[in-house]
Amino acid sequence: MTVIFVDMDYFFVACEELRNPALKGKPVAVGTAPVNKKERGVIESGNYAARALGVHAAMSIIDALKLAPDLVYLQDDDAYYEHISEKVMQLLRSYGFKTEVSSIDEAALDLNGMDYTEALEVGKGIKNRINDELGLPCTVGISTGKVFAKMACDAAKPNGLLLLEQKQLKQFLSDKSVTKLPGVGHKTEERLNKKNISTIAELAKADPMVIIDLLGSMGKELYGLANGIDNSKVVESYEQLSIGRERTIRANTTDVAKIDAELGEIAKSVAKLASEKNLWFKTITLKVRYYDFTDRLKSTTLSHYTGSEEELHSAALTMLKSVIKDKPVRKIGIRISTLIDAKRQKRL
Ligand code: TTP
Ligand code: MG
Ligand code: MG
Repeated sequence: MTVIFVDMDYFFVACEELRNPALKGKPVAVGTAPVNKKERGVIESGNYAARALGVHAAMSIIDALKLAPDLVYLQDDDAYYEHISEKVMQLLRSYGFKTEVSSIDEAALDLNGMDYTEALEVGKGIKNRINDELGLPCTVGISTGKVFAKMACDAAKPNGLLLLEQKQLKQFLSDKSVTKLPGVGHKTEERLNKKNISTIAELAKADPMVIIDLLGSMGKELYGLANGIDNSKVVESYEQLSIGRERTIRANTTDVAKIDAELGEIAKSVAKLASEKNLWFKTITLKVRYYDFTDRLKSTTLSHYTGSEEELHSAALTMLKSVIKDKPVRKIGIRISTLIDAKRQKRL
């Protein structure tokens, strides 16, 4: 496999610099609170001048201003960033590769086994087009799978491009912490530490049975990754022929009941749209956007076509319950696909 991973650099702030070039060169951060009520919020992104002063995402705005009194603070403008994000994704999709959008500012493209010389040209082309046509900085990682391409991208930031071939992976991975692997949070790190494993190289040398015993199927995946095997697949984000709606939840939350209140409204409007178009559906996709603007998609395909709002809502709620963990949710959406003309279906 050959995968290109693109992540925009200091995305929210870069968007602000795009519409107000006078900000360039100054330390700038975007956060959740209105400018006149700064004490209430957290930082979502800082440009590299701000980061040099210690400002980073998830830090309170108060702390950021203590570190950097000259910081230019701006409140976030989701609708504007979504608009720019759509332009970026449209540009990426124009290449015609299978494209998985995994956050407001990142996507993976499956180049279907293209050789690296050619993939490198595609990567450079993408980077240049995002710079020239959209006026935004980004970083591109290329490797044998989605996970390694993302790691290459992270390592090349900012404004970089890095190709990691299979033969370079071992060296690249060896001295890195296991927390650089996807899904390894505090808990998993602790469990591995108890077995004297803290670097990826140590994980690679461990007994795979011990790791699988410790972490289940995730352990199998992590052991593979540590040994340079990336089995992650690039999954096309949404089917082309589909109908969907999304809503922002006012306060980021992990409370299923609160999120479900929005979900019910979305199910209602999606079912209404479908019925207006005389369509029934079979596939239901739930999109969860977390507080940090990363996305999680989950799909289910029913055994039959339906136009029912209740069925739509109930399938979406089941999926919601399975993805809600401790990460607060910011936005939620439902999309239906595998559509059929309802009149025809009723005749069948
Ligand atoms: P990232 O890609 O993680 O960060 P970034 O683009 O700001 O910086 P980098 O150059 O390191 O890629 O996230 C994309 C956007 O998502 C970011 O600009 C703001 C938002 N975000 C949050 O709102 N909260 C968070 O905790 C994080 C990590 C990101
Ligand atoms: Mg980014
Ligand atoms: Mg990102």
